[in-house]
Amino acid sequence: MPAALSPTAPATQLPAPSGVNTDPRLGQIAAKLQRGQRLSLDDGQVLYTTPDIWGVCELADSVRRRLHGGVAYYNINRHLNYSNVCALSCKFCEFYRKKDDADAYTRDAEYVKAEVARAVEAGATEMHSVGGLHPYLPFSYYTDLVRTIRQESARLGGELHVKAFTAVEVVHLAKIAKVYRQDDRAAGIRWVLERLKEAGLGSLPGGGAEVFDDRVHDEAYKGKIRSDVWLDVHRVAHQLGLNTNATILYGHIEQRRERLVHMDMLRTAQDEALVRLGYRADPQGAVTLTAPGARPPTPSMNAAGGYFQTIIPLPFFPDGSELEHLPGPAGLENLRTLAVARLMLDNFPHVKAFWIMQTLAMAQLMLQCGADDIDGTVVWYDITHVGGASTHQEVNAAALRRAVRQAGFEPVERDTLYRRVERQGQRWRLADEPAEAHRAAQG
Ligand code: V47
Repeated sequence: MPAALSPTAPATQLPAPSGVNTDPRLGQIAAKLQRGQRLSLDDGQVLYTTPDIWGVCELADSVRRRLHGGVAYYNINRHLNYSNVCALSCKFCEFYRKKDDADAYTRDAEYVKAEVARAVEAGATEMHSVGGLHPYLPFSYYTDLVRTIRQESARLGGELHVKAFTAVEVVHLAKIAKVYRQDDRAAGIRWVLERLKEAGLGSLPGGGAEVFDDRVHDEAYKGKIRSDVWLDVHRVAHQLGLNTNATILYGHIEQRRERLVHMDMLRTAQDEALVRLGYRADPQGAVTLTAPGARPPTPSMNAAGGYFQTIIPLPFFPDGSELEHLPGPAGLENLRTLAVARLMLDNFPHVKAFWIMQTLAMAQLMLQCGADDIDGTVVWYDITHVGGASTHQEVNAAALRRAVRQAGFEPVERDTLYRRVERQGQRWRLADEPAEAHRAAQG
């Protein structure tokens, strides 16, 4: 029996904790990270296959601490799914309904105003709004939706940032408005985004990306836009000064290599966005924000916009979908994928452990494996019902803060653009804003 495992061995001879030393290949990756060098797809393959998952977490945590120190973010938000009617029938999706289904819904202005009132009363800073590709709603429905959220929240003494419409919806809107042309996709996308921005749209969420691979696309979400179009929408949004997020929906019919390719395509798109904002690329065209001494975007850059803020790995939930026969990813795969995303996406400032899909307990672990954000209070969530949850999936801000503290980090409330929020009850303001600019939920 090795001394370290002998029951009589002194405590100092306990086995070495799992770490980068247990797999020499991780040592080589650690050296690259130390130099601020971008990881290759083969490095990603090592991170995915090494038995030393805690070594991978340790690396992701060291990179995350370089960027965010001991801080982890949450926000006070609401999700508003304006309609579950969808022209598509993606195999992974349990959310979509057809127009005549008994439980199909489309929210009207009164419903939206009531949700805004509840959100303002709770001191929320963000309304996250997405829906299916409704075949019949006119383009004006969407600009009205954004305008209603903005105007109604202002009327009630609050301010809700509108983060709305995935890239898939943006293209659908361009088709509805009859401005989408295959030979100049960007023009139609720009037309839509300019009007939504003018109505008050603040940023784009990261949904609809799934996995950027044509085989997976054709098998699981045929009819949806492909990766090139998804990236076009985000590129145009960035050019218009909108910040956006990105997701990866993993654990269904894709291979791990395809996830890595997805991450690589996102970081290439982010290189382009950051160069446009004045960052200098290395000779290979890479801009790494996780290199020692690199400067992540500042709060004023966040406000000016124009790049990807956050990667959100979404584990596939089979229940109720056409792919129900698949098991979906298990806990360690979720942990590892999040850590791999932190390490591969070296130019994404933030990595979100979306607690609704990961569970709050898992989100705590993820904070120790590369995540710096757990999303928000959410309240209503209709897209997945993890563990048989109802649509009402709410965690209050105190519980989010407690979860972050238990994970060993200082909880910081942020707005959608990752600016610090200071608040007294429902009254809030941005930390670097003059006191008189208080946004207040009255009363
Ligand atoms: O686009 C659908 C995914 C996404 C399933 O930007 C599923 O801050 C798992 O994008 N199992 C919507 N995932 C959610 C989303 C999101 C969530 C939180 C924060 C942000 C952000 C974005 O959910 C869809 C799709 O990729 N999805 N069905 C499923 N069965």
